[in-house]
Amino acid sequence: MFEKLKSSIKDFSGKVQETVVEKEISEDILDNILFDLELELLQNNVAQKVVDKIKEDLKEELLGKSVKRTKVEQNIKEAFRNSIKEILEKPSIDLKELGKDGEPSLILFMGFNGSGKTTSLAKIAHRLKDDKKVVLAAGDTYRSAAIDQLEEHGQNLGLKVVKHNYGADGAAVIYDAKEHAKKEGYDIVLGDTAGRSHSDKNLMEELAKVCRVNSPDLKLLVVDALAGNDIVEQAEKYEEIGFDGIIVTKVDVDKKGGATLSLSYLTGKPILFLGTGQEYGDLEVFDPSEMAEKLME
Ligand SMILES: Nc1nc2c(ncn2[C@@H]2O[C@H](COP(=O)(O)OP(=O)(O)OP(=O)(O)O)[C@@H](O)[C@H]2O)c(=O)[nH]1
Ligand SMILES: [Mg+2]
Repeated sequence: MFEKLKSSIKDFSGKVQETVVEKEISEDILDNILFDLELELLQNNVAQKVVDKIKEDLKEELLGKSVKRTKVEQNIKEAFRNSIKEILEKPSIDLKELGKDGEPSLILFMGFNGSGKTTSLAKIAHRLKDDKKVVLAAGDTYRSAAIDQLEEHGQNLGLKVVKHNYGADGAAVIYDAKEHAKKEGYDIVLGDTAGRSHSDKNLMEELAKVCRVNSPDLKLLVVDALAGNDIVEQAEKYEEIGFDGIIVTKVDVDKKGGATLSLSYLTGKPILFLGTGQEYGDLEVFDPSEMAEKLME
């Protein structure tokens, strides 16, 4: 996933090894190396603020340190790993803790057009359905075929879908699903919403209404890793509505991965899952340590 980032770390440590035998790493040497690393990180869609943080962390760890030639790569990797881990580690949320107190919990999926909301919703449904009684709410009444798409997932997964007609009020659909869930003893309502650009004021206001009417227990922002640095801007706009966690999709196709770091650092919200394909099982629980290790492999 982070192939390019990985090779840049290799270059980076290679350069330190060339310049240093066994002495303190001076500011000059380090600045040179960090400059190259910075370019690499930026090319891999890591936002400038995050690049600055990583650089500061590495400087703090490495500057003035006397390192043996043979230990250089190890030292750099450790400093880099620690920095990445610090960026990615946030208190996580266990979905299985939801819907426990006899009241159904609502999980709302929101995000840009085509980011993978409906697919991620179906993957979460697949994940929860053996332990929880799950109902799906077709809150995207806007895009043609959106309701049919959710119904198909419902059929595949053997789950009920609450729906209205196209053009109906999405907030009302989700409200009905919640009422149905209360009456029928469901644990979890998974609410789909229409894709919307963070710059479309009307649609964002409508989403705010969906939240106001239905007070979701968990709001998940679904972002497409392929959108690169745009996802940071998207996430910042969605912060006005508020969200609790992030799902990053299509990481199976994204070779850069820097946006994941940026999102986590800049929003301060946990990345909960990674979408890794188009099958129901293609959803990985996000593990910051594992991600940091992967980078270091
Ligand atoms: N490779 C890959 N494809 C994905 C992943 N998640 C979603 N997709 C694909 O991305 C496309 C869009 O997914 P949807 O779930 O319909 O996205 P959406 O956000 O609901 O789209 P709108 O409702 O139109 O805004 C579909 O073709 C999905 O199969 C993923 O993790 N990996
Ligand atoms: Mg959708």
